[in-house]
Amino acid sequence: MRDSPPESERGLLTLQEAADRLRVHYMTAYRWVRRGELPAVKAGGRLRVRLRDLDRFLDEREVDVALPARSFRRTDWPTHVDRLTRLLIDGEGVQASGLVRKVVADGAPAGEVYIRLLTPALHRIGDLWAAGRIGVGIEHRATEIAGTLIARLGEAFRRRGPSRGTAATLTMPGDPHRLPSAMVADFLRAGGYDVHHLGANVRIEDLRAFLQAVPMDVVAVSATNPDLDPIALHDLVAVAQKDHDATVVVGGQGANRATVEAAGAVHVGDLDRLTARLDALART
Ligand code: B12
Repeated sequence: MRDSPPESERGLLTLQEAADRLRVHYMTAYRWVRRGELPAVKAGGRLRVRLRDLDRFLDEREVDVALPARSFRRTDWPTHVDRLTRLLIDGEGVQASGLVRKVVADGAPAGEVYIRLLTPALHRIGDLWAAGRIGVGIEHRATEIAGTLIARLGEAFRRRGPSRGTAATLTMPGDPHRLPSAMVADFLRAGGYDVHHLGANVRIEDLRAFLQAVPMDVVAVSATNPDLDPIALHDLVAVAQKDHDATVVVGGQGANRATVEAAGAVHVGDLDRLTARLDALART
């Protein structure tokens, strides 16, 4: 007689198995079940989690840093952007940090804060600089404060659930704009990747040596400088994709789709679409 398949093969997991797949402690999974966040059923008098419910839970957890929480609809982003821009220009780091803390305490997911608050404030600062209304020193100071805010918010992007692979985040050689790349790192981390953030202005030969030592599944490039150099990008793709079998994905203000695709890399415009796009690529 054939043994009947274990419960996990019939699509039901014990709470411990579910916790293992979520990479959390048993009690954390239990708490999620008690709060109704993670659906569970009783089978044989014990709690069981359906595999499809677990998958859905993982998907929702993945996006909940990037999308507005259901409870969070009333934030007046334009007013916050005005205020943060002012505080960054005035060098008021403590108040800027207080503003971000308040927005997060009101329920804004950290991913929203990146996309709807920090990004537009920094864009405005760039416009003021380009119009000659603020000097580069003020811009530097604002960037440093914004970097501190990102470092603090980064805590909220901790990876939950099983690993989707490894990802390196960086900017092109000669591109000093480090903040967008730091945001990409956090989104990938929240999306399930083990992220190795290499930062700005990474030379191709340094990337090559890094990939030899630490293999990556994904190399995510943030391109902000105008005139993305097609030759440099081609070299980067050759090192990462051809030599080391990593998917190269490029985004950012300076990432022209045609140039990116001509080099054999994948262009992604929106940060909150990045992990979904990588998933789709993995499936094909
Ligand atoms: C701060 C800053 C600097 C600082 C950078 C310091 C640092 N350590 O980061 C300094 C002063 C060094 C600098 C230098 C330069 N800068 Co500058 N800088 C800026 C500024 C004000 C903010 C940049 C920033 O952090 N933005 C916030 C990020 C989060 O926004 P983002 O880049 O749009 O990123 C979002 C998306 O694009 C996307 N994304 C980004 N990357 C990726 C990657 C992937 C894979 C995905 C999916 C998504 C994604 O997600 C992000 C989150 O929302 C911008 C203004 C602006 N519009 O951004 C100018 C700006 C980018 N700089 C500009 C320029 C021209 C320069 C210089 C070339 C100027 C010069 N002639 O010297 C130099 C670069 C010199 C060099 N070495 O090559 C221009 C670029 C113009 C253009 N693209 O045509 C801008 C737009 C200013 C302007 N209005 O003219 N800069």
